[in-house]
Amino acid sequence: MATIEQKGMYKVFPRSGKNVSFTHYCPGCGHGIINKLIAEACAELGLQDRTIFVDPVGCGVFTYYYWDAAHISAAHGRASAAATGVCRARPDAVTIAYQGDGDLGAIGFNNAFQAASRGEKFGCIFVNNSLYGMTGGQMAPTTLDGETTTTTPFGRDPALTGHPLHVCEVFAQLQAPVYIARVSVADTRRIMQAKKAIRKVFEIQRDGKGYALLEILAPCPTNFKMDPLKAADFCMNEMEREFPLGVFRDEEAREPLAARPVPRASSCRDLFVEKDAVLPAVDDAAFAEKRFKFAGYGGQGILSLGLCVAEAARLERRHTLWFPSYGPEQRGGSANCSVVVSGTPIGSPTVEHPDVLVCMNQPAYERFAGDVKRGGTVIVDETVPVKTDPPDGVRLIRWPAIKMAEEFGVPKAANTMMLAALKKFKCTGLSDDNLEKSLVASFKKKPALGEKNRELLRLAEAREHS
Ligand SMILES: Cc1ncc(C[n+]2csc(CCOP(=O)(O)OP(=O)(O)O)c2C)c(N)n1
Ligand code: SF4
Repeated sequence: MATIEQKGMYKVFPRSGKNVSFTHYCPGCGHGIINKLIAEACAELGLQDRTIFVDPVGCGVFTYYYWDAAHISAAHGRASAAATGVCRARPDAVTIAYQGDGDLGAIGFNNAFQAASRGEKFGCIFVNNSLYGMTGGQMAPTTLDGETTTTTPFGRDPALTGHPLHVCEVFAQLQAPVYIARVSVADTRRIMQAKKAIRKVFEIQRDGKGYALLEILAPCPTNFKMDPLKAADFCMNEMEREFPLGVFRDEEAREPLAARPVPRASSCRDLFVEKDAVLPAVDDAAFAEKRFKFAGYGGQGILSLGLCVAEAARLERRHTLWFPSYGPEQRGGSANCSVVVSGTPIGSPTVEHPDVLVCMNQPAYERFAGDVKRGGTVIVDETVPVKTDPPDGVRLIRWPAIKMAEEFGVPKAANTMMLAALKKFKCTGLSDDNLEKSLVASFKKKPALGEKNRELLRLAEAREHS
C-alpha cells in the first residue's frame, strides 16, 4: 500500500501487529483532523524532539502510533495528572495532554481543573464531541440538552442530568492559565483557525509560559448516527450554539514560569527535627538510592520507624520521601510505609520493589516479601512464621524485636529494636550517629524516653545473632 507522508507523523502505524498507513478513526471523525493538525504544528515548529504527548483512553488512545514524538499513555481521566508529573520532571519539555470530553469533563474533571488552577506547564487539547465515543456513545457532561445518546435515548433531560458543562468558561475563572480557547474542526475555515490555535498551544509550551487549554468541537458521525456532512452540520450549528467559539484568555505575553521549588521536607507531618534546623538535600550521584518498606499492624510503631529512617536521611542531607499507607482502622489494622533515600531528586514515593523490607507481622511478610529486590534484605520479627522463603538472592534476617522489647520491659519499643537491626546489619547506608539522633528526636516531647530508647537500641544492637 502506498504511504502518504504527513508532517510529524510516523510513515506507517504498527497497529494490531500490522503496518498500516491509515488511522483507526471512522470517516468524518474530528479526531483524525485534529491528529493531523497537532502532528503538523509539532513538526513545523521543530518541536518533535522536545515534545512528550500524554495520550488518553478514548477514541484518541492510539495517538502514540501516529505522532512521531515521545508518548506516555494515561488511564482514562488521568492525562492531566500524568502531564503534571511529566512537566514537573521535565520542565524543558513541551508537554501536551490529549483528552476527550468524557475523559476531561467527567472522570478526570478534578485532575484537569486542579492542574489548570496550579498553572502546570503543559498544554491540554480537549476534544469535545459531546459524548463518550469509544464506548458506544453514552452521555457525557458536554452532551447537549435534548441530545440523543445511548444513555439518553429520549434526549438529555436537564431536570434529570443537568445542563452541559462549559469547560472553557469554568477554567476561565482561574488565575493561572495563560491561554484558553474553543475552536472547531467542522469545516475548512474552522480547521484553519484550529490549526493556528494548536500552534499557539505548542508555542506557549515551547516558551515555558504555563498552562493552556484548547477545546476543539469535533464531530463523531458514528455515534451521532449521521453521515459525515450532517455530523459536521450538527457540530457547527447545534454544538456551537451551546459552546460558542472564541478566546477566553490570551496572556501569551506573560513572562515564562519560574522553576518550581523542590520540596525540602521528608514529610508534611510529624517531623521529628524542626524543618529549619535541617539543611536542604545535597545532590550526590555516588549515593545509591535505597527503597524501604516497613509493614505491620497499626500501633506497632511501624510508621514512626519509617519516619525515623527518613529523618536520619534528612539529617544527612540526602533526598528522602516517607509515604504512609493505612488500613481503615486506627489501631490493629494493617499499616505500612515506604521510604526512599537517594543522592538525587526522587521521582516517585511509591516502593514496589524494596531493597529493604521490615515486617512486624505475618500478613506483611506474605504480602511484601516476594517483591524484594535481588540483593535486598528482609528483616522479619522472630514471632512471624515464615512459611515461604523470600526470592532467590534476598537475605532473610529473623530478629527478636518484640521479644527483646518485652524483656527490656518496654513492649512499645519493638520498633526501636527493629531500628537496631537496620543499624547492626548496615541496611540503610546512613550513619549510626544520624540514626540515633533521629530516634532521640522522635521523642522530642519526652526527652527521657528518647535517651531510654537510645540505650535500648544499643543493647539490642549488641545482641548476638546467628
Ligand atoms: C477508569 C476507566 N473508566 C472507564 C473506562 C471506560 N472508557 C474507556 S473510553 C471511555 C469514554 C471515552 O470518551 P471520551 O473521553 O469522551 O473520548 P472519545 O472516545 O469520545 O474521544 C470510557 C468510559 C476506562 N477505560 N477506564
Ligand atoms: S466513534 Fe466517534 S469519536 Fe470515535 S473514532 Fe468513530 S467518529 Fe471518531
